[in-house]
Amino acid sequence: MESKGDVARWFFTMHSIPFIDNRVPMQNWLSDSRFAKNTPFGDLPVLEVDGVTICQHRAIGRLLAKRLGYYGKGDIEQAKIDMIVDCISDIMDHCVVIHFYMEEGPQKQKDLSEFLNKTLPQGIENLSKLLDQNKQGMGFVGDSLTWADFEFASQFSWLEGFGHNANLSTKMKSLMNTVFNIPQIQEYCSKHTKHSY
Ligand SMILES: N[C@@H](CCC(=O)N[C@@H](CS)C(=O)NCC(=O)O)C(=O)O
Repeated sequence: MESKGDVARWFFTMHSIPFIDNRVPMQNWLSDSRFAKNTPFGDLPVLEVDGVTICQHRAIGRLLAKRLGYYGKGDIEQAKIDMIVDCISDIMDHCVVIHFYMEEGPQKQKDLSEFLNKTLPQGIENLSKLLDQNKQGMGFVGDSLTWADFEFASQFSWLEGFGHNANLSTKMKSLMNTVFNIPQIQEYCSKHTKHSY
């Protein structure tokens, strides 16, 4: 599934780690319940590694970030990275619920308007402050790119697929550009068409 699995795919690509990129087209997922039954919690993404199946994209991202060096230095930096990733998920999960799980109608319109006029701008403002607070580097935490920065770039670029514009600060845009200008991520993106929902 695009987006929630993308950071893991980027990490593998950036580190030339071979992986089987098994995507389930939405139609197949909806028409055949065996796909969901074969996952621990009935959803995607899942990572199969060392004979173990891991679900929850944040658990997957954290594992890879630890192994590949994107999980900060020391427990305070790690807690900050977790905080940013959780804040991003709170914002994006609101959007996902509206687009994927709500029936068309006035309630969906009301929720969408709340997301676009409150959750998203407030979330961006809060994240922007946190980004500005880090004087050591251009990302959210410490002096080099961390899992939080990749998660930010991945999740916020996904908004376009929903037809929404995120009014990002200059520093946020430049962080986004830094991530998307990493040659392996550029190459990865050039090979995968972006989805619209
Ligand atoms: N908390 C899970 C949520 C994953 C999730 O929302 N997956 C969606 C796709 S992005 C899904 O599999 N939906 C299909 C379904 O629930 O049937 C995570 O962060 O990985």
